[in-house]
Amino acid sequence: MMPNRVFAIVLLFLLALGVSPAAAQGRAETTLAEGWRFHLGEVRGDATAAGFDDAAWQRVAVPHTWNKVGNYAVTRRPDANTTRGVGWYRLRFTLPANAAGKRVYLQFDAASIVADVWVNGRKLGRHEGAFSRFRVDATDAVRPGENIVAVKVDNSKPDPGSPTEFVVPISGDFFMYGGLYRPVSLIVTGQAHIDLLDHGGPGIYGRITTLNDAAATVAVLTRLRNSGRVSAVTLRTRIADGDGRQVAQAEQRFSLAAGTATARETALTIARPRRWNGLDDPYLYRMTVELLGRGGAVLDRVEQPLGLRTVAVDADKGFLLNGRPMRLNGVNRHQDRQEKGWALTQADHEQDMALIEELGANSIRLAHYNHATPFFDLADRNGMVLWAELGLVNLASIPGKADTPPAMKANAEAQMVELIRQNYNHPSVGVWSIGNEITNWASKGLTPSNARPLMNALNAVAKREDPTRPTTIAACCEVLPGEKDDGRDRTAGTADTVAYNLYYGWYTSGRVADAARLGAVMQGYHRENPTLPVGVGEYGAGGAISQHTDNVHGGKIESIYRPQAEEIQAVVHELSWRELKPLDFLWGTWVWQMFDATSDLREEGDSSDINTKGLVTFDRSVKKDAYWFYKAAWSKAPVLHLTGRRYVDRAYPVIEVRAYSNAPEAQLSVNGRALGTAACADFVCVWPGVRLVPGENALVATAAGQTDRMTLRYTGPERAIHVRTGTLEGVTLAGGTRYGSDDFFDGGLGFTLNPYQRELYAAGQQRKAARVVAGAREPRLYASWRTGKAFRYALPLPDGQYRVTLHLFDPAETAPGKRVFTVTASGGAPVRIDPVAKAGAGMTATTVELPATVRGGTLTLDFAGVVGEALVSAIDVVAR
Ligand code: GCB
Repeated sequence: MMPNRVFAIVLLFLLALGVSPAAAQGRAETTLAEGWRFHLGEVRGDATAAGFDDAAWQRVAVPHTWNKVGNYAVTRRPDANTTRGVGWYRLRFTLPANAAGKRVYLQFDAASIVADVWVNGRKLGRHEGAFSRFRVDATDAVRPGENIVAVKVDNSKPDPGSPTEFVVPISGDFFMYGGLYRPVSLIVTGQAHIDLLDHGGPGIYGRITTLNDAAATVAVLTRLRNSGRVSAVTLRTRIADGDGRQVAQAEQRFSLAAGTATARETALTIARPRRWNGLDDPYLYRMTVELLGRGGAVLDRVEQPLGLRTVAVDADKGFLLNGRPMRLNGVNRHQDRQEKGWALTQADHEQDMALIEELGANSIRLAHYNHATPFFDLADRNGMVLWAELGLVNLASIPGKADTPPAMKANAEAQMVELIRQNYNHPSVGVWSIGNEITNWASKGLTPSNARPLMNALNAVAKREDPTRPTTIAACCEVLPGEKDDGRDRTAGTADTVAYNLYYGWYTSGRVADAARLGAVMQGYHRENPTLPVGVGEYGAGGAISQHTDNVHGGKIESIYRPQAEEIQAVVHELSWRELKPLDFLWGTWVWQMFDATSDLREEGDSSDINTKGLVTFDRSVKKDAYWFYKAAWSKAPVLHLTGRRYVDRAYPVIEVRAYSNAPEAQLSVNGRALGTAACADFVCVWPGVRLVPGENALVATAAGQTDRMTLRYTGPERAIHVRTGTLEGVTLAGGTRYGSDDFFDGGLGFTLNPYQRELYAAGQQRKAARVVAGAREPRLYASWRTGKAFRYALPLPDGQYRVTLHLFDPAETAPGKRVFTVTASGGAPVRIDPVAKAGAGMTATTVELPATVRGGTLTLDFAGVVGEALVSAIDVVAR
């Protein structure tokens, strides 16, 4: 036996070499992180040849990506690199001395998108797919001493003829980073070994066959490969509990024929099992399989996590963990972050998980592809239920083809197998998703394709690979409940469950209040298909932390452009969750998305190349208001959070103050003056009509022992108010007059003159020429309007005499008499307005002045249509 101290020294030595301790036990794994050379683009000469001169190439460490995309500015970062194409990597490495006579593999945890690998000039293989682990057998290519590995990766767009043409996903709004963006390692093991060429999987797979309070039975399947001579082996399978104590063991002796691959299954029983029970008790066992040779020598050894639990989904009860209903309150996560793109570190994964845990979520959808193993490990340990997804997005076929080309189908199926084998042993994985929004895109200007055959085939692969877990598909854009079927392929029903991606309050109608439709829509889907478990795979809204609005209902949202006020995102979530929470039949809901993420198709909010729907910023530094809403709704920790704290300089002296809390009620004071108690219904506590004093205002909220503070400023006039109507965006004119965004209204709807044209943008066409209002000295006061048969403004102003100026134009009518309305200001007589008659033409600016007398602190303006609807674009009120 090795004395402890000597063992420790040997271990330290191995660790210093980057060799895993398993080296001493049959398998040695060395991480190849440092010393790589990288070249972006094709090379002249043969970069695969050992003698190729790469001295001029860039030195990099792996994980690495050459792309840099996404920043918080309205112009793309100057150092952005969105290049999609070929990148070359080369590394000189020394073969460990103990590799003689053994098998040598190179393991790539991911390489994006297509990778070709050579060692010492010999081609070892190609892998197609950006997200899964693969290995190549380098045994016959390596030599003692120095070796050179060359890898050509290619993340070209999937254009016709590109090597990525049939490699899924071929669509999606996220950026496909290029490079060796996950770790690379060298594995040395015995000639007879646990299979390393099993679709990137661990080669051992534990399946729970029975589970009750008395006992659990686990069938452990081990795939073996013998590249050497015939040998007598022992396969020893052990299970240890969380303290490392062995609780079950089995041994099988047999002879492995030369040059064969085989599989063995053995059943182990664990008495009085402790279940893996989500956040409440994510208890883990560990499964170890050793292949022993003559005299008990360890030829190979693999360890994997094991969690004892069952998962199921029911159309009425939702998701069941260990037989008990458990509503999955989840978030979507992409694998990227600012500066690093996809090349994440362990610390990055840990930070993401910590933020999700703090939020109080119990589930994560790994959008839209296979994520890195460390994140699955964290989910196992923390009790998160994962939705693990195949990277197949939007398109079931290539443009111009109705049926999925065989090469694309084969690639999707191969990646499905990889996803499942590589993550099979993680108890955290609750469902396998076969794709995202694979819909027949006829109405989107894309070639219609038949989606169902591919999805049925992928579901069959998933069920064959893993009959123990339910499958799902994220569906969107389908016929709404109760609507006439438009004949397009629907994918709901191709998997065991479905989850709809629904953006009410955002893309749908562009009005926040629309989020309140979500519940009825989901009830409709449930009613139409009562045996199919339904969930919500995505819902959400964009939020920019530097953009603010005075009233989220003031106008139409710019769903893929600017601005995107933080307050809007928060309210969309408030309304959505109010709808979703009571629906017990839902098997889960997932916020889109936990973090802002790269999307080079977008110019949103205050960012470039970022999808702004994160609850947390791209760099993880700021938790947006919406984050705190969910923390209040989901977390067990006491929460009290004043919203709108980043909107410091307020446009109006009277505001609505809101806080998120899981306390029943909260108190507010402003500058030390108590403003009373608000009930926190559905986690939202509201104090309407809070008056700010000129200068700084200290707001303090308290609830159940919690305190939160924020400072707001009001530096505007006391006896004047300026409102930009029909819009969510305020403006300050060159002369210094500041207009808040539309507020203090009751009734009517806001419209924008030149909304960002999403449909044209999506189709890659030019924007239409902007519509121009003639005669507008200040066009920004004529860029939007509020309209309606009857609406009212109630403007908070001190008592006194005022002059009201209305800015308006007619965006639709061109002849007098087609639109006539009256406006009545407090203390005045109705004034009749015909915008076209007054301006002399349609689309032409005019102003209307009227006096007003304020008594009781409110100036009212009542708009009433006489012919057609009333409208107004901006309102100035100043003291007379
Ligand atoms: C979706 C997609 C997701 C997008 C999201 C959005 O439906 O599944 O990939 O990022 O919508 O923000 O539009």
